Amino acid sequence: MQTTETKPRVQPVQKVERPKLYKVILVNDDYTPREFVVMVLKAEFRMSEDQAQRVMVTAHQKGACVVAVFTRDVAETKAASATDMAKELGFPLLFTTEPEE
Ligand code: TYC
Repeated sequence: MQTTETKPRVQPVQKVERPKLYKVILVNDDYTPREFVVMVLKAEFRMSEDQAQRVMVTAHQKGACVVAVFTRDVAETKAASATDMAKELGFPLLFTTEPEE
């Protein structure tokens, strides 16, 4: 009796997916003081005074501005913590997250 052994000719390619990234977005409002927005950006996102000013002004003029990009967990945690910082002082400042295309 003949026995045949078959072996796969090629090794299966192991693909490692890159984790999807999420944008943290700063949303403008009419009530939060500009200096407070800058302070939160510096505290939560480790921005310089200059960077924070620029992001705040962009959100103020355009309605919203991308602050930074992180993995989902980090983006959601930072957005929630920055939003809470404002809420504690009664400001309606909002940070949201959105997946990158
Ligand atoms: N628009 C606010 C003001 O004039 C300042 C502000 C800027 C608030 C950016 C939120 O995301 C924001 N006091």
